[in-house]
Amino acid sequence: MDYKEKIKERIEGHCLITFGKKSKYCSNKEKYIAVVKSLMEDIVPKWNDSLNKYDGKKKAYYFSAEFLMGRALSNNLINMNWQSDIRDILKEYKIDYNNIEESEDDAGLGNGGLGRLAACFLDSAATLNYPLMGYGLRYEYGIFKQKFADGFQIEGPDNWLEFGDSWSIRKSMDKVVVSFADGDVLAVPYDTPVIGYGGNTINTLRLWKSEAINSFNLEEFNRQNYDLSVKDKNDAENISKVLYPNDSKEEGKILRLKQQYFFVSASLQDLVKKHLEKYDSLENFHQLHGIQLNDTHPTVAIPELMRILTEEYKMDWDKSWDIVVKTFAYTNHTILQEALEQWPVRLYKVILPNVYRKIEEINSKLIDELEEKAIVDDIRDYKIIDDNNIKMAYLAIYGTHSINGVAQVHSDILTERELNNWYKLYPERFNNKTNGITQRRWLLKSNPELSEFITELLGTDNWITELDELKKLEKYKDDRDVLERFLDIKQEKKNQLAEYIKEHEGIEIDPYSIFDIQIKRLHEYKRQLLNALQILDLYYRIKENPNLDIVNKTFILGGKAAPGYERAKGIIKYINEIKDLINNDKDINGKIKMVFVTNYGVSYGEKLFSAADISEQISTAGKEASGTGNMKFMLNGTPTIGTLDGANIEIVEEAGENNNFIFGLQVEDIERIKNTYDPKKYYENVDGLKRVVDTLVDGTFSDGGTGIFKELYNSILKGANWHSPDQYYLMKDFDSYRKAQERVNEAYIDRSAWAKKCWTNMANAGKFSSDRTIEQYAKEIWDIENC
Ligand code: 26Q
Repeated sequence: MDYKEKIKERIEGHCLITFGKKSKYCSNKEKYIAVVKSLMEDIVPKWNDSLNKYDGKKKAYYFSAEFLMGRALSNNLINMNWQSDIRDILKEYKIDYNNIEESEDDAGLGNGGLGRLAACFLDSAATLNYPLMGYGLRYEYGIFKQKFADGFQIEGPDNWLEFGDSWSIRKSMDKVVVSFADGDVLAVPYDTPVIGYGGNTINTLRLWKSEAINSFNLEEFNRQNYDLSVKDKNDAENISKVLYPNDSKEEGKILRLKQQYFFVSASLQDLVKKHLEKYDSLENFHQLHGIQLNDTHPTVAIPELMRILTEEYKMDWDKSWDIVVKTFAYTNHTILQEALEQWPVRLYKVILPNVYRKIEEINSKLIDELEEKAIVDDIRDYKIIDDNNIKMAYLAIYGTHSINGVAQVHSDILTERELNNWYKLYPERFNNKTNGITQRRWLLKSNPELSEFITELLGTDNWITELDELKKLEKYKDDRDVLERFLDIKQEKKNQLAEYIKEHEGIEIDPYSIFDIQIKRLHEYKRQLLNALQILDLYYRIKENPNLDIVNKTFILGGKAAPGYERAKGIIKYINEIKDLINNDKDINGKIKMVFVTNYGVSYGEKLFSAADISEQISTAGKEASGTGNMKFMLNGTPTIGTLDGANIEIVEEAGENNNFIFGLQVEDIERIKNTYDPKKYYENVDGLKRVVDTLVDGTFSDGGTGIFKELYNSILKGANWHSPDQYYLMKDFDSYRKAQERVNEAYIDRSAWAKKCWTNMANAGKFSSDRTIEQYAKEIWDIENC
């Protein structure tokens, strides 16, 4: 039977046995599920074959509390090269592929950059045939769903498993028990295939779900204590119930600690068990396993593996420590002080006393070592346990052989400043791995129009796995026909986005205006407020001078604020107030328009990055470790307006400063001025600045009586006991930002010069493939070979 017939028969079968009806009576969602199940029939046998080829070889494991995978269907179809077949089949069925695609929920098991990076890495490793497995948590609820009520963010639950997850397989046989001082819980793994491009390698993402060992207490039930009869079940299931929606602030909550230990302990048990099925001791564990700790969230793995080796397997301390340090490597994603994880000793003692004892031993070995090396003065800068807190970053540095930052400037700040003491102690451990993104999702999938054009010009599609090939397109940067085609494609993507925004946000935007886009988590250091002030200033200038000669501009913003982060939520409300003012003002006559997209996430991003004319990357210099959205814009031929921060620096190194719009303070400038900075000086003297800042307090806008606008105003001009006034330098950078915006407007008018800038960015995006990043991790940290 031919392939299409076979698939049709399967779809029909799954509709029947899963939903009890023929496909023609099924909803899109049901059809989507039947399609996935039909595909899995082919994927699973290939997956099993693929795992066998790594037998006896060293493998790497990515331990991460977050994997922000987004949708899988299109990606998997592309990577298996099944896309056109499936589209044809669905067409015969009169099923619209787009409807099927859109009915998949995003797997939103992450907050932002760090979680999405993990997902891009899995895609790259599978594509390059590297044995890399992901280990994490199977949250029942992912990152919250964002809505707005009167301009305020409202959070709703992300019930992504409501219809099950047909991509994952529950592996009950591999369940393990995780022990806490207050009781044991079961960890049940769910495996998801990670299909590399070309389908040669299918790796595994293993996520753990928590369950009770005894889920039902019949005795309590019989005594009519119904709550108690299911108490164990509820307590246990709570561990993997929900993702913490915080993307920076350290919180010190018991449940978060339980999450971390839960998935780390389960994963290590899994690895140790499988290792001992083949080898009779753990002495060669590090020769076969390299474990990357994605930030400090899984750092409890260090004392936990020490506990396993020294107590369960009675190995001596030094030998165990050698194995541990050789096994683990640590990636740092932030230098924000408030994000550095510290756990109160008291919590560890109560929840994980046996692990805590190991941390104490590690700490005292460290102090011995420091004394031996005659480091006595600044011992506090090293102590893992200090002031009744456990400093997870220090534990992660001491217990690993590799510590990396995620862009060059970030790695430099770590070694020269934030972790300079540790750098002096172990210089050989520190290295940089500039982040990357997978071009399979962020170009091939999200921008098929541009992808086809690139393939046509190159005469090959090898850029899909070798992104440096794009460099060969640079020679077309003055070719009028090529640039025309590029602009047409960009227009097509903008039309598509305008359509989508009209349908989903109810706002009509001019597809011929400049699409200026800032999409990322809401955070003060990312300076969405600076963008808002600049937009408002432009609005007032148009009001003053209705003939102001500017190209129409649409400002699109999007992003979630952590539910407890009041200032970030205040900034969203403020942006929405400005949006209403501008969009409802007839005098503005379409010159500017604003959209704050609802529920920004991976799938929305796919539509936004490819349709952008200008990429907003305006963080305070030194604060954005890398950024990866910046790379997604660049790959789709979008110039950056931004500061010299994170990977922006490397982006302009590759594409040229003249093809981007760089402004503002640099890291060294801030070092110089930070002790004398006075925002008032700028607030009072920079033309137009006071006018916009004062709208926070002069009644122009309403914050619904919450006082949050006044609070934002004070954060800029007065500071607070925990920070100085305007700690992110909005006032200082406002004027140079506004000038950079003016440079954008001027540059945009010359269509071919503009297209050349866009094209040059795209042609130089090769460095920012996560394939490059993964090659570096594989060779320089993990020492693994591809199969
Ligand atoms: C910590 C403790 C308690 C609760 C939550 C957290 C927590 C959770 C997530 C802290 C931080 C995060 C996420 C951080 C993150 O996404 N960082 C970003 O990582 C990207 C990938 O390296 C970089 O590109 C970004 O610059 C960085 O901000």
